[in-house]
Amino acid sequence: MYRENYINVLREEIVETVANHLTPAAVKYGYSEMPLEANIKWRPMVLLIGNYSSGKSSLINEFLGAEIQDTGQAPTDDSFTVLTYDETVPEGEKIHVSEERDGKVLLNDPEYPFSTLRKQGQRFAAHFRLKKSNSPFLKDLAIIDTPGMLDSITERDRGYDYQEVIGDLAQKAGLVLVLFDAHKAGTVREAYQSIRETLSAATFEDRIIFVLNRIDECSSFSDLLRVYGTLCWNLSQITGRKDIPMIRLTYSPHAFAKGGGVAAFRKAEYLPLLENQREDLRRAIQDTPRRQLDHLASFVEIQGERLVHYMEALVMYRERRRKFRFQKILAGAVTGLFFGAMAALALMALGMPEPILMSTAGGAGFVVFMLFWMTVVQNRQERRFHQRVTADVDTLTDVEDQTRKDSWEAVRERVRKHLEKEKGGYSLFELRRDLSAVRKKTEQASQEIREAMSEVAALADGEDADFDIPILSINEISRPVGLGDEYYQSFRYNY
Ligand SMILES: Nc1nc2c(ncn2[C@@H]2O[C@H](COP(=O)(O)OP(=O)(O)OP(=O)(O)O)[C@@H](O)[C@H]2O)c(=O)[nH]1
Ligand SMILES: [Mg+2]
Repeated sequence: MYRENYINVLREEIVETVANHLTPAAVKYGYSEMPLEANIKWRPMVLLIGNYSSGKSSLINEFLGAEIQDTGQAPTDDSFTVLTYDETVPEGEKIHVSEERDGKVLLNDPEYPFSTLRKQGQRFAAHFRLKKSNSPFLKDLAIIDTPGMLDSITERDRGYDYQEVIGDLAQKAGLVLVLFDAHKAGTVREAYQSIRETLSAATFEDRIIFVLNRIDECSSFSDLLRVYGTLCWNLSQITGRKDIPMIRLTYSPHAFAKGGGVAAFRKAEYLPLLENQREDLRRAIQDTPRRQLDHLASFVEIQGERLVHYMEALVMYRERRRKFRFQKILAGAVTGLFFGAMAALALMALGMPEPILMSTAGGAGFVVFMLFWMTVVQNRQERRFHQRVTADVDTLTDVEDQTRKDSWEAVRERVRKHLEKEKGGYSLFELRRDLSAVRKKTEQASQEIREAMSEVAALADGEDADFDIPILSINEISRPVGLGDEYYQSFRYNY
């Protein structure tokens, strides 16, 4: 199996591992409403964001090898376009757009991982589309072109929450390219917010590449240095970091040739020095499937860890509730016995000391009291207990180190919400059994994935891997407790 195929098969198996071993418990216990793999099941994605007219679409066309996206001065394209591969086009045909689909299909078809964007409404759906092309560049990945970031527009004007959409897509993407152009090395407002808040919450630093584009338009080499310096300064201000992120310097030769003419060539003597930057960028994009594997491996570990933490809190809640219930019933029974004894004694005091009468009165007193206790007192106390715990869910867990703190931070609201509307439907026994299964599977999956990843790292491009499918043995083992075949079928994914 070649390295590329090995990467693809491993990716599919990681998704399957999540679907088989994490999602059933996650859905059953309210950790997630959607299958956990919903966001990761599709092909690796590269998200391009940046200032308007920074050359996003031109650069994409450059990589794809044809005019697939519209380009133009002034804000040109106000749509999010997912560009993906069409394997049905016969080989040898020239590169073109072979099929287009509108936003509604993309948002509603479970084949695509975009259902989370449905909540953005009609306006967004109208600005979301898919284009299929036979460009070989898209063979193992999808690219998302986005509307340029602006200074003046407000979220209301766009008709959907632009930052939220960017955040959602960045979360799904294996790589995010943030483009600036030589004219606007100072960043526009939306870009500022995207980098400072949206991206930092949605993705990791190592998944972001900053690009200074349209460098052919600098008037000289020193002008380029000035622009580059300005961008570095701005980025370090935005990110609040002392170290400057790596910035690729590039331009689109086709756009350059179209616009510049002789004058442009004369002043751009520094360009040949930077040709390799676009190649580096091309390689980084093409490497996204492998990067995505790292992403998926940590996805399994992080989600597994969080799900375990979440379920532990539910177990703790159930154990406490059981103890509380037991104590209260015991208290009720003791009081009930006392009540019955009082009834029996009352008979005696009334001059009716027959044992049968007294024990009947005692028993009846006990039963009446217990009925009252269980329906009124016990209920009220349990409700109070529930409210008390829900108001302070932190008592349901120990956070002994930073990792636990982080995972608790991620799940505590979910635990609270779940407890607030919790209807049960599962027993403590079931919960404990599922928790131990998830714990074991997460550990096994993480280890197997790590081993498979080191195999990938050892393989060079195009090298043959000495493996048979499946790579992860965890998927051979029968499914964990929980839901039936229909459930699994409903989430089967295909490409
Ligand atoms: N000289 C030169 N012109 C470029 C380059 N890249 C893009 N352009 C031109 O700049 C204009 C904007 O390019 P687009 O690719 O449409 O930019 P965009 O970022 O997709 O713009 P929006 O979609 O509107 O946000 C077009 O007229 C391109 O021809 C470049 O590297 N060099
Ligand atoms: Mg564009």
